[in-house]
Amino acid sequence: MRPAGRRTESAPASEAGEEEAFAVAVIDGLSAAQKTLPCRYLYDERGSELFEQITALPEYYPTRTETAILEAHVAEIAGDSGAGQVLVEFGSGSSRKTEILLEAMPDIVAYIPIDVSDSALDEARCRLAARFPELDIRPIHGDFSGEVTLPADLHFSRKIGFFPGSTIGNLDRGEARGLLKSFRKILSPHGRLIVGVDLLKSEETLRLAYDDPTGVTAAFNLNIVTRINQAFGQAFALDAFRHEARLNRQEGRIEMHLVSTRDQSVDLLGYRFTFRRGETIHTENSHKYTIDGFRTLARSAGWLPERAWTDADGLFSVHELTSVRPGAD
Ligand code: AVJ
Repeated sequence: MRPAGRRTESAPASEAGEEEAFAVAVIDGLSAAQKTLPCRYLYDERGSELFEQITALPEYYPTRTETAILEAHVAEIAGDSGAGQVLVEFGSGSSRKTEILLEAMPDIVAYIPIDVSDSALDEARCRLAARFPELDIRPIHGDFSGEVTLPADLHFSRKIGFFPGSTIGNLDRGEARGLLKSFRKILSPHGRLIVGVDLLKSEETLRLAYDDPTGVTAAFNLNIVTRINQAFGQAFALDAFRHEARLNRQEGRIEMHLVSTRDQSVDLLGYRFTFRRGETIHTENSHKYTIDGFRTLARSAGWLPERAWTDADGLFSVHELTSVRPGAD
């Protein structure tokens, strides 16, 4: 539990507020029986750089496969994106995959990328403005899982949501349902959502994708400890933890852990955290679905599953969901 009187996590206004939220998350996470750290803290500047490298690894199939699916089916995916429609992207990052869609959606009036990174939004805006000079680009700086208010003048426009990358896999199934409901509200009425979802597959393929032989994913995972050291003093010995990717069959997900390689204690933020040898910090979940399993989840969030596209090897899926009911519950 969060200590009483601390600020809540919603949109820390200042850097000091953000650092305080990070400290609270670290203390809370490392005090739990299964130690844990929120995965969003993996993605600082260095972490985002390492994640970019992951997406280019031969073992990391999702990015490449999703891009190929989008390219192969872009005409269908773009649909009748007739005049007046607005494209809203949740967690837009570099907006690379968006270019594929925008190319096939010449009548889109506005593109609204939502991201927590100002620099990513800026870079994407400049690149897209050069490539699509007619497009009205209206970035929103913020966390898409929180309260999102779209520009008032676009209130009555039809909206297409885009949520690629299987980012939804970071959430457990209950949380994913909540997020899909909130997207339905944001895109209502008559929203349409294109969402990329990674599929369940062999343990071998999953393990290699999340524990590559070159160690990029290990560096990505360990970077969260470096980030804690940088923020709060050099408390962690980096060589005392190693990366591990675990398949949790019960939950249908790959988990990233940092495994303590020895008995140790870590003095941090006025607390002493002890680790037994082999004890882990759970740093990220990556949930995997079947196509039908994801459709069922979408239905439970009030969406109507329409088409779904996949690659020849059935590694990844892109879903089209529509919402005909008012998205107000
Ligand atoms: C950004 C959450 C989609 O789960 O595949 C990649 C993150 N972590 N390798 C994923 C990740 C380790 C990635 N997502």
